[in-house]
Amino acid sequence: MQIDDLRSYLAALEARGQLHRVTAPIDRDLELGHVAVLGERSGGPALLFENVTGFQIPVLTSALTTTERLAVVLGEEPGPGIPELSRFWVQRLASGLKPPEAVDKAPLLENVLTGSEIDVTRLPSPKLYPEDGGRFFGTTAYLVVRDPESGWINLGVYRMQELAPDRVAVQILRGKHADMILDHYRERGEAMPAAAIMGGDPLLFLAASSFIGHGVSEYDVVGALRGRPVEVWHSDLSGLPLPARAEIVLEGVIDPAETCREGPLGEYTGYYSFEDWQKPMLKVERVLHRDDPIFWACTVGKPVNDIHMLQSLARTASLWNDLAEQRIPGIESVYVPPEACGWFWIVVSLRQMYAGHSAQAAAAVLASSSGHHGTKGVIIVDHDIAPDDWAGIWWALSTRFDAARSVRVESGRSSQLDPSLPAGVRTTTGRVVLDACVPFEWADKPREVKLDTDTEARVRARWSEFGLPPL
Ligand SMILES: Cc1cc2nc3c(=O)[nH]c(=O)nc-3n(C[C@H](O)[C@H](O)[C@H](O)COP(=O)(O)O)c2cc1C
Ligand SMILES: [Mn+2]
Repeated sequence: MQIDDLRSYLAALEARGQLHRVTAPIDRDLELGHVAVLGERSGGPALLFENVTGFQIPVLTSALTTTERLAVVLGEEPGPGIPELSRFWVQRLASGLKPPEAVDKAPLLENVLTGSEIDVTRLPSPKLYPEDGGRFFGTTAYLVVRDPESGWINLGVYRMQELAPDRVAVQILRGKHADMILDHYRERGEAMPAAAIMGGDPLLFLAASSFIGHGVSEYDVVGALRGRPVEVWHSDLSGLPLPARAEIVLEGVIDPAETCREGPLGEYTGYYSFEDWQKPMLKVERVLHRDDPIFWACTVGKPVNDIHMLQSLARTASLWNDLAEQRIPGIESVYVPPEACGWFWIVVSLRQMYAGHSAQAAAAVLASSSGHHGTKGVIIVDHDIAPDDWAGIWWALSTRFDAARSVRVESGRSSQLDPSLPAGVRTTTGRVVLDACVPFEWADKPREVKLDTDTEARVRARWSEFGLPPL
């Protein structure tokens, strides 16, 4: 089944019994989010709320909560864990970026709302947590903008709060790609054309959620991942390429001179930020949507739910890809655990080939486009341990690791949302490398306890004789 938009993805989930339609009435304020969070905590299916009180439009949540669902997004068979899914991602990117393809007709154009028809408050934007500052249109929405200097098209997920019928706040954190691009418009004294996209190929949401290199378009990455170009319609209003099969698009401008108060929102760290700064705002000039659009929300909040899973996959994959592009040999596997918010800790499994190799790998992670931001710790293990094998990692930290030799502390770019840093000074963070590899240069390496290969094969073959449960 080809997945090229949210609907084909939902059909694929439904065919696997991974989608549940909630027909009972539900309030989009708190109730909807609470059902979703409790369902996610119990490993439940994706949810399509079809009876949101006061709205015709259904709301989708929990679309990406499990590795099985992430595999479906990638078009892989459910089964492999996040490191293996990331390996597919890296392998597909190796064939080169694929720019999008322009189309004249787009399902997105089935409904075009302008002037007094524009009313964002008619969409079922939910309020998720009691201390949230309002209702959020965008928790899965990504912003498409064009750099006025290079023409680079960037897609980034920045949360969007409903403010007024034609206004949504867009929390573009400092230093993110849209922030750099907005600066270029500010220097020119111009407003930035921008489009907030909900839906389309779910891989667009994944790619727009992670650090992909400066100057690289997330459209081209998704084209490479799919092995076919993303279909885009070039807007006659903003000039921006919009995913032809998106559900809902808010088109307009972000005026660098106009700012607003926004938030808070229960963030993916499991905390609220103290940051109280003026944030950019999208002035909506046109709304486009498909017939019977689907509204897609993500609960964000405390790990583990959709955002941590998708960040784990997208960050693992883009970091691994960066290491591949740096041509560091011996990278067996990479993992950014969802429990670490899908962001703050990174584990690398390395096949050492020379002295200093593990130090090089750790330094490369911390200097990479994908791994430099917010990272608080890197654990390097030898290739016999998978990066998501916690038992193996504990064993390595216990038997191959000496704090006096194996720890390096430095500092680097932090996340503005990192609650372990004091409010107002969340610019840099300490970061630690835990090198749990046996030093390559040791002539006398510790001898590992192993089974005898022949005897193991023999007793495995005779296993049924022993009256024990199958291996
Ligand atoms: C659900 C969700 C919400 C997010 N909210 C924000 C946000 O409000 N502000 C922000 O700067 N990044 C946010 N991010 C992270 C960005 O999407 C991520 O840093 C991405 O790399 C931004 O794109 P860019 O690298 O092209 O700037 C969010 C990610 C997800 C998945
Ligand atoms: Mn980007």
